[in-house]
Amino acid sequence: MSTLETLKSLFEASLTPSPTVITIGLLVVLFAPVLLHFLYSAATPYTTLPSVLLLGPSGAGKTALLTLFERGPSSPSPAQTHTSQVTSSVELAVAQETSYTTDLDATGATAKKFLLVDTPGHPKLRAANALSYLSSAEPTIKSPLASDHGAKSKLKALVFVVDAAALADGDALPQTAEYLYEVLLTLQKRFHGRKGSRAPASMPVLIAANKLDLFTALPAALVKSNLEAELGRIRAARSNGLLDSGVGQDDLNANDEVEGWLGGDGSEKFSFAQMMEFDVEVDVIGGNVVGDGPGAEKWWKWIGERV
Ligand SMILES: Nc1nc2c(ncn2[C@@H]2O[C@H](COP(=O)(O)OP(=O)(O)OP(=O)(O)O)[C@@H](O)[C@H]2O)c(=O)[nH]1
Ligand SMILES: [Mg+2]
Repeated sequence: MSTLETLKSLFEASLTPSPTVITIGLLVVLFAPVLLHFLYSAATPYTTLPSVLLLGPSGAGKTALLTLFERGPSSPSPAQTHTSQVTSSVELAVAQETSYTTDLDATGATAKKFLLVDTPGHPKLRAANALSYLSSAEPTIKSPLASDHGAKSKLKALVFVVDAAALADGDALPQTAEYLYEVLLTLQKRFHGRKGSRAPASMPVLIAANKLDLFTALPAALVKSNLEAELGRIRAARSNGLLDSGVGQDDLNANDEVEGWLGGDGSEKFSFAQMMEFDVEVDVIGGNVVGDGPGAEKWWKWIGERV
């Protein structure tokens, strides 16, 4: 029989209703999508690797924290850092209910992999690095890992590191709050800009009150209330500036209010709870990277619950 004839008879058989043909047909219909899914997800394994962004003013301890989570406490002191100039990231894995020390080699089904992304805190480098990630409706970070082939990583949470010891005096509080204001306002604008898109807007923010090993450091509760008070001051100053600049109260419509006013309208005092309206949940937790103190375990747990 020639090839043509074989094909012909096969074609005829396939058109003749028979249990075999129906079974094969059903199998193809049912399993082709499943097979395609596995082929596709095997080819691009990291497209959904979540990421966590480290933000905060220069010198707060972001790079030190990243180094601690990457290498563990026994590594040669994570304290040796320089002012960061570029964004950098490491791939970490968190296994539930354990600490970062035991999670160092976390593998297997319970380990959740994520990218921890360190950004420079210098005011001139913030806009291009940290803040640029936050503004889009569905923030993603281009993975720097070669194994990812530049895949996009989905931003899951923010860790805003502050120096709790520096906050006690001088310019650190207004400078830290200024940066935090920008971050929260960017998230708030993103919430409004997201309308119509299906992307979930919620973005948990951890304010990591760092350096609690130093005796001058403010406890987390005080860091929280000081920051809230300062954010309230900045908010009032900004809206005054808007009024002073010749824009009458009547000209300020709802949209303008959204533009620069952080948190719920009308409230006299600012509190982090007001950010819930925009699906931004803020937690303040104390800890330290070097020295004796509460350590970084609570931060690790917080991150683990959100990636
Ligand atoms: N005492 C104490 N010092 C810390 C702690 N964490 C970080 N430091 C020190 O703070 C300094 C600044 O830390 P970095 O991690 O470089 O700060 P950064 O936030 O990365 O700063 P930029 O890269 O400039 O944005 C370093 O000298 C660290 O050793 C801490 O928990 N306690
Ligand atoms: Mg740094």
